[in-house]
Amino acid sequence: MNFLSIVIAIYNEEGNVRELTERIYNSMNLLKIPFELICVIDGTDKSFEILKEMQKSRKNLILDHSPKLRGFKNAFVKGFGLANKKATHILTMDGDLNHQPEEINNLINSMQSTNADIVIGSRYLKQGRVERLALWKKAVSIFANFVIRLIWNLKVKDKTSGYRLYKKEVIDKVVPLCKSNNFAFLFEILVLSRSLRYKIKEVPIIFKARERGESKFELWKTAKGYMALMFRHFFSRKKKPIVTRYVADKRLSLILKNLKRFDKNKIKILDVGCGDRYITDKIKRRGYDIIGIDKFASKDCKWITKDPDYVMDARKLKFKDNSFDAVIALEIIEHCNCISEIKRVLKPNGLFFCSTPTPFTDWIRRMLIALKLLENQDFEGHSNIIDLRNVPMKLLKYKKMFFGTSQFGIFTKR
Ligand SMILES: Nc1nc2c(ncn2[C@@H]2O[C@H](COP(=O)(O)OP(=O)(O)OP(=O)(O)O)[C@@H](O)[C@H]2O)c(=O)[nH]1
Ligand SMILES: [Mg+2]
Repeated sequence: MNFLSIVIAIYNEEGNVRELTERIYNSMNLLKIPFELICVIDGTDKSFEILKEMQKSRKNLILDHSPKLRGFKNAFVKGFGLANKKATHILTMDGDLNHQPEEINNLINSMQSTNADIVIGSRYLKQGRVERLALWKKAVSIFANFVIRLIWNLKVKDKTSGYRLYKKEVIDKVVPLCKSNNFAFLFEILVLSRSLRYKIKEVPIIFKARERGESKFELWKTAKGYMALMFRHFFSRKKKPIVTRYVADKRLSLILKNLKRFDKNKIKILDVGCGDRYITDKIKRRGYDIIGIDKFASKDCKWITKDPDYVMDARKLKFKDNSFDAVIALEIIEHCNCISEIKRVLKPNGLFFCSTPTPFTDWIRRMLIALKLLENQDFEGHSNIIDLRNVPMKLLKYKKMFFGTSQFGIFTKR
């Protein structure tokens, strides 16, 4: 860690800012890491005057004040924008001493030992705890975490904690994509970070309820923020046309059924032409060791920046012979002739799952695309459509799907 920017949003916290600032400086001076403290202050109480006074004797204390309320997210966006160009990491915490500055060290150590991109100070890990918080607030927080887990399947235990350490890159890439204006912003950062494949870790913290000042948490506004996020989430899932999803899910269930013959912990799977990793991720989530490769990532697919090793041409796979127990190639062999490469990397008796459009059904597909029921396909690239039964491997199962427009086959290498 070369330089840490600590960003705090402060709204009428005159009873807390002095102690908070002193404790942050004490903790950071012990750690001997170059840092700055950026306070984004809203409101008309004495917070700004107190900090202005403290600024005289403290290096790298940056203040940004507005008597008008800018809102939780805007305050953080402003603070992130003020961070020094040298900053490699950003830490956020509440301005009311909910979070203990003496624990900054634990977040930093965890990031260094796990190489995570985000470390969250978590109230809900075993050694973490919450002190003196009103019962209703505890219940709201636990309920919110539970609902979020159900809808987004995000396994982070404390998804709403504001005590976090980020690599600067995460802030630069994720924050501009966030749409929530209120406390839901904290959670949206995590959802987006997960989809960009950033690694998230948690460390236990002791969370102490505020002793001075008033809470700025507005239950109704925050709940509305979460609901808006939920609608956006479902809406964006529906953007994939209905037939595309239906066929993809059908193929996925066939693949999973046939993978059952292997010991899940012992096999390696390759997904050739994985695109937005829809199938790859679903299989990975079930505990399989699967690698997805693609020559190009689709425009909504950011994984490629995280896994540049897996950007490769299906005709020149960078894997040794007999490396995989199963290979998946969905809607790819019509674009390029890669069967011999797939055969090479597949172990003898390994399984090959393949799908492609059926020959002579382009007009049906075009019609489905015009009706917005199917995703646009790159017809120019369809130079290689074959009857799957002619693939040079032993056919175990063959199926036509969705009015015969698509074919699915399971093969084995002899
Ligand atoms: N600058 C700025 N800071 C804000 C705004 N809203 C909240 N904050 C700050 O954001 C942090 C979190 O708000 P809190 O009121 O502590 O919310 P909470 O932690 O859910 O609730 P309690 O700690 O139980 O009061 C605090 O430091 C607030 O002062 C805002 O509109 N502008
Ligand atoms: Mg607080």
